[in-house]
Amino acid sequence: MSKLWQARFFTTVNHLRELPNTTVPEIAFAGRSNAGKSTSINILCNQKGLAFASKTPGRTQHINFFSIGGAHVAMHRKDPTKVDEIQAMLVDLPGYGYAEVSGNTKLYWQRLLGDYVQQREQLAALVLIMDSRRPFTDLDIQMLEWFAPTGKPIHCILTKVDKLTRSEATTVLRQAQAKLDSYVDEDGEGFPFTVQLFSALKRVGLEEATAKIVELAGLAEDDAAAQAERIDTPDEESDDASED
Ligand SMILES: Nc1nc2c(ncn2[C@@H]2O[C@H](COP(=O)(O)OP(=O)(O)O)[C@@H](O)[C@H]2O)c(=O)[nH]1
Ligand SMILES: [Mg+2]
Repeated sequence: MSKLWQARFFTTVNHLRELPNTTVPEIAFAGRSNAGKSTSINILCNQKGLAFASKTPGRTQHINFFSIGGAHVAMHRKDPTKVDEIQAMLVDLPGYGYAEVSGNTKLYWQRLLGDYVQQREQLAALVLIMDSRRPFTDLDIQMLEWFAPTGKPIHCILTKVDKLTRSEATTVLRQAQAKLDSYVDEDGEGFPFTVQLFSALKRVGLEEATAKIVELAGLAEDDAAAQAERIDTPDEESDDASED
């Protein structure tokens, strides 16, 4: 069972001043409206209605936080979340690029997005969700360029790959990798950008995405440490003895 399955709704914010005062690592999901962000979050967390998947894009213009840890798996919804036991947060950012949102509202949300990704210290990484049929739109690039200077990782998920043939998918992935590799800093060094193919419908790339997000959220070390503890404890004495 993936750690992401523990995700449960934590809070919704409309302003930067409302951001939760938790300090655990956050993994933010960004993407154009209709790219498949909500569907991806739901399938990664194995919960149908966690992130609101809507046929009317642009309606969910707020930042949703989902906690990992501090509560039983999502089935047991009535258990209170123990805030000090939360290990990480998944952050669902408002979708951008929705044509019918008016100018001022659009600007407001773009600023909120920009400020959050640039200034939030506990933000560990960005997951950029893009439709594999039209990745790297202007706003995706803007998102990427806002975040790149932080030096933190971006993992791109190219969704709806079930709509592509196998060879189209291969080409899209190669082009996306080349695009990401084309970004270098003043010293000519590349950025920690990665990309993968994904289909919520066909469950393509689900394991890869899960492993990546768990790693970026620092939850993989937890798993490894817990496992090491379980393995070490009974043998501790004999280990010490053999070293002496
Ligand atoms: N074929 C296909 N459709 C998808 C996939 N993921 C999402 N969709 C559809 O794309 C539309 C937008 O998805 P949604 O998750 O609401 O996008 P969001 O606006 O980025 O949150 C919905 O009709 C989904 O059913 C996928 O992997 N394959
Ligand atoms: Mg959505």
